[in-house]
Amino acid sequence: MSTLFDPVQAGDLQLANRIVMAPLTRNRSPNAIPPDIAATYYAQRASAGLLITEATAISHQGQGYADVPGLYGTEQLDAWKRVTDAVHAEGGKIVVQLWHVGRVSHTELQPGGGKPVAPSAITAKTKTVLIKDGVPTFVETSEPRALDAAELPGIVHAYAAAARNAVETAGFDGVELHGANGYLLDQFLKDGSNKRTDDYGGAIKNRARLLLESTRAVVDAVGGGKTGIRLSPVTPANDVHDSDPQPLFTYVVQQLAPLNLAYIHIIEGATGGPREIADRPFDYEALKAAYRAAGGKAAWMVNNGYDRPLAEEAVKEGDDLVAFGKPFISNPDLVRRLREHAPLNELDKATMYGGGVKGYTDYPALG
Ligand code: 8OZ
Repeated sequence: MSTLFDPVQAGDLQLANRIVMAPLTRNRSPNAIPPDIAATYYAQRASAGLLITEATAISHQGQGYADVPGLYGTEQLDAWKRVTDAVHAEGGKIVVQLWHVGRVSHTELQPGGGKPVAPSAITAKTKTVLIKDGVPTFVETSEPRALDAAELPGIVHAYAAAARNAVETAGFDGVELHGANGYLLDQFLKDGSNKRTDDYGGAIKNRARLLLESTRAVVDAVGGGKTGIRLSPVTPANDVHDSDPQPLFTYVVQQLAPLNLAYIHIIEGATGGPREIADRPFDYEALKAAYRAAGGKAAWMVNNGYDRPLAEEAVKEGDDLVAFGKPFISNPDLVRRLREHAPLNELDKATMYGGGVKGYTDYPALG
């Protein structure tokens, strides 16, 4: 019987334990370049079986918040190389989360001050963050424009190029496509945000097309064994909704099955919130069973609100990896603390987004 602290293979990734640091946006990357202290931050957490970086824009168009990192410029890649070197020096494994925000952006963050892009021209009822007079400030997202079908191959290409640069130049062990939380790929999947009438809208197979084309392109670039994907079937994050998520996500995982991915990463419930949503029921066990029945061999990673007992239960019941988010911000040695049943440092919410070392690299490890 496996425990949280046993090694596991996820595609090409040989992981020392089943505890994963979830992607965590920290808004400390001016000009989309991770700061020098990012190397310290990630290296401090390298005892996780796997580190997933904060969401990282695959293109300027894919950026939606102030001071989030990118993966499309030389300086960005050089900075990430310092991070991956530091993590590897500590014996850790690290993948980068590939992000295109779609409509969750603002004209001030877009190339040439243009409109953010989306499957359909529907504004998300959600906020993003700009820096106003040096102060991080929440603002409504801008009205997006609907992407022309002719633009979609360029986005698929941007995912593949970012993945290749991540592995070949920045030294990452792999990549994770961000298919969750109401960003571009999730906007295409769900019928609340996708009202297209072309091959990328309407039927499930059309709404899933951009996500699947992007994933296949990434797999072609770096190999399935170095590719993971994050999905959030029912999250209300960033104003997404689907009228019938169970068959939608069943189709998605069935299509992912033959790609021999490293892992499938599922956010259960509302991202960073309740694991059960009364008016958005979802059967995660049925989703995993559908993936396995289709021949899918990837590690199954679960996330959202896990503590040690719930995580142990998940691994006992056949989930392979458990991703912890906020506990990893305040506990660089979370793996040891879980193993030893040690108390956890409390999270300082004021320093989660933006700022410097405070609340970033200064949380203490056990003595
Ligand atoms: C918090 C703040 C900004 C972005 C996500 C990338 O929810 C995010 C995010 C989280 O996936």
